[in-house]
Amino acid sequence: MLNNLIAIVVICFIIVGSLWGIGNLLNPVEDNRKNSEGIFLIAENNLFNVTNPTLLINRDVPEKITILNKDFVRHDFIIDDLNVNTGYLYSGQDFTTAIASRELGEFEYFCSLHPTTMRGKLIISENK
Ligand SMILES: [Cu+2]
Repeated sequence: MLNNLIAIVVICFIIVGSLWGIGNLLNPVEDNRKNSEGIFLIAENNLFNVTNPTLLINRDVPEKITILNKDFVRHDFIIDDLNVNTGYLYSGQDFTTAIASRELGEFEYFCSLHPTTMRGKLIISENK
């Protein structure tokens, strides 16, 4: 009786595991660092996308960027030299804007409320 129960539990695990595997094969994880949908940054735990990633953008090509605030406190997203400023985003709020530059170079993005932890680099490079 106990052996039957164990067998049923094991079979269930195998079925669920294979369904999960098949699902992953059919829906591969999308690399959305940079595609036609633009850049997506989540403000959470006083960080942008956990690592404050370096953002790469081509010169003279407008890039869509969306900031979503998943924290309970307010955040904003600012790049002073490129005149980008989302204003304060409250919990659950998002904002989409565009970044475009005719100049090459490195710029800093940051949250004005948490500038020590929420700060990263944006690089404008020549079109490839
Ligand atoms: Cu912030």
